Amino acid sequence: MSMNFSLKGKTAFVTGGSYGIGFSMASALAEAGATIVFNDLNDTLVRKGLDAYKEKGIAVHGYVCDVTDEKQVNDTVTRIEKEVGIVDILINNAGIIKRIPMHEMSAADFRQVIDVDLNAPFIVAKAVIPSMIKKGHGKIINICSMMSELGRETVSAYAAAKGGLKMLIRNIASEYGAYNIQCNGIGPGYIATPQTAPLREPQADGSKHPFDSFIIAKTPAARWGMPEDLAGPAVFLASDASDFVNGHILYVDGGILAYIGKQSS
Ligand code: NAP
Ligand code: GCO
Repeated sequence: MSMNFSLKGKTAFVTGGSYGIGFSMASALAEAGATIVFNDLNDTLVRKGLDAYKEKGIAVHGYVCDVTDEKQVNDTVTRIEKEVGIVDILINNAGIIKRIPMHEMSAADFRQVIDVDLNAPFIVAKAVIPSMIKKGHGKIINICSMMSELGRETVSAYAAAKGGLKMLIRNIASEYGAYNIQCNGIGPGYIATPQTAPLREPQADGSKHPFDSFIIAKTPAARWGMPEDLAGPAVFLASDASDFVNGHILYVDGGILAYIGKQSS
């Protein structure tokens, strides 16, 4: 078992890494020595990301790319390989959620969530795997969710996508393990980012959002996670230290999945 957590000399591509969980994981990989590449949907958003990394003193490469568009992804990976290097570490982080009761959700909305949260990780992984095979190693980390295991009202498309992503991880691990490629998942609990901001918005009377209180009560750690809570797990799964860990989902949830919850008094 290697104890080497250093990412020196490695190139890491973190999709949707201009803020939120992606930004935090990319910053941690940079601290461990990796060269960071991220993408976002347009020039303005990429520039915003570049400024945020610069403020932290991290040198990064930003690309405009929609991860659902196979041609854009293939062209971007070709450019990364030419301009930065072969992608040693891919973190499929870009994701969206639409909170709509299932019986009111259009098929188009359902498809869009599946497209970003499940089809895109397939497209990006597929684009980087051939060079990983040639190089003789690779790390793919897909960002799952509590909804890879649990359901709740209004998130049918998201849960279907994140559940599917869990099985895509196991399949990539099965199919490419022999090439020294490890594919694992990180399943964040409830993390304070723009994606979950509507669930934490204070009520008109200034009281806590009921979902905010619900999550704190449902989490043994008794708090929301912060993007920084994903830093250590990301470095571990990106490094040689996890070379015999394959097809695993590491839940980083403050204990949510272990806990049945408290009876109401
Ligand atoms: P976020 O704050 O909404 O950030 C998501 C990122 O993905 C943004 O940078 C966004 O870009 C990018 N993105 C979305 N669609 C894209 C596309 N088609 N092409 C390229 N980039 C795209 O989300 P987050 O909370 O940091 O979540 C990051 C990942 O963790 C997601 O996969 C999410 O499902 C997962 N997750 C989050 C939580 C949580 O509690 N927050 C928990 C479990 C899992 P824009 O700049 O265009 O918005
Ligand atoms: C929701 C949330 C979740 C989280 C996260 C949980 O509406 O329930 O947005 O789905 O974002 O994925 O792990």
